[in-house]
Amino acid sequence: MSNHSNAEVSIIIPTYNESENIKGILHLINEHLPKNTIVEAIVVDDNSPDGTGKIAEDYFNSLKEKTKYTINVINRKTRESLSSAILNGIQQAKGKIVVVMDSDFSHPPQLIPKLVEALKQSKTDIVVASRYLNGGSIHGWSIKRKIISKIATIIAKKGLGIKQSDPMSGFFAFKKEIIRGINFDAIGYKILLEMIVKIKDISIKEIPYTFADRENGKSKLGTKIIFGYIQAIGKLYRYGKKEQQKETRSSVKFLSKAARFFSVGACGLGVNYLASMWFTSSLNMWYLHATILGILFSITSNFFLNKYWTFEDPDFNAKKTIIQFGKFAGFSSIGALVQLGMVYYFVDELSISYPISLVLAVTTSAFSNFILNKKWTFKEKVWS
Ligand SMILES: Nc1nc2c(ncn2[C@@H]2O[C@H](COP(=O)(O)OP(=O)(O)OP(=O)(O)O)[C@@H](O)[C@H]2O)c(=O)[nH]1
Ligand SMILES: [Mg+2]
Repeated sequence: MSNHSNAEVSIIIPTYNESENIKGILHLINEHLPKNTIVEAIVVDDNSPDGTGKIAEDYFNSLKEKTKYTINVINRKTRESLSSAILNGIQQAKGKIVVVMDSDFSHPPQLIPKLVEALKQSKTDIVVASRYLNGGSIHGWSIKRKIISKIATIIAKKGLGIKQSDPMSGFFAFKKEIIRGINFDAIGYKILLEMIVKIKDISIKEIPYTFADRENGKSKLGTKIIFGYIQAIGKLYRYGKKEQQKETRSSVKFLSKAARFFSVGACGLGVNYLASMWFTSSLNMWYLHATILGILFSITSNFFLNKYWTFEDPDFNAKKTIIQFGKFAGFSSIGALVQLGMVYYFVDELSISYPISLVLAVTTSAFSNFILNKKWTFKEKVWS
């Protein structure tokens, strides 16, 4: 291993079984280095059975005098994930600017100077080489492979609210300082996606390029990678949700939950009505029985909607859920009695008209129901 402690740009190249490509790509990078810049390459090899790591080391040792950049090889003992390999390389990087690229000629080294330039010249924090930006393209992929990639990209963009055209790109450059303090899971194949989701307030630029399918060596894209991808998206999605909850003010959260609770209540009236009608008309049930069943139906559907949607409680442990349901049904019954009592009091004692009394009573009991369930059934702070 050789070190270049004053490198300005570090190019991270993860490899796994790339014995046919590694020398060629290192050679091509040498011909397209950014001008007047000290560059190091960091090859991160996961103990490739075909000896890729050793080939890279030997290549550099034999050419040291002739190459315009240094090449370090990190030999990792086992294969973890592509993201963790890249992260490992980044940790060792000396440069303030980091470039990440594949070793199989899919990412043209000709673009490296442009990526670096974009970071040097402007406030840009990440530059992504994009296949899907106007002017970019993919060369040599089958229709099937294109569709898989497109679907994966759409899932990432819609699911995680990403605006960039190619968040799944494996070819990008960034200022190393922006990842300070960020905790990466690095489970998937796409570290860029994780960076875009987790690093706040950064400016991202895209440059189009033509991706070329590999000519030598085997693809590592298999079902395992695809499942890993779905897992990673799920994890990032949950991460985003958590951040959202952290950021909103108590007043916003309180009002949004109250609004959900009242919507559920309104929906419950519909359920109540439809269920009761159905029991009388289709099942010929006595109307009072039908009404009781209708109420039970709507309390049940209200309970589940409020548990899952309003109070965001995904824990459906049987015992816990039954206890919660008991409390919820109890508060609903108390609410109904309170409502009845209020209407009576307003109309009879205060001589307020019935419609107005009804509105006042319904609002009061709905609101107190919300507070009681928030605090006692779902064990939340009232103001949150
Ligand atoms: N260190 C390390 N490198 C990996 C691993 N998996 C893939 N790579 C490297 O990461 C780059 C991208 O992997 P590829 O297999 O080319 O993935 P792809 O471009 O989506 O698919 P193909 O080009 O069709 O194979 C290549 O340089 C691989 O050698 C890994 O588990 N560890
Ligand atoms: Mg590839």
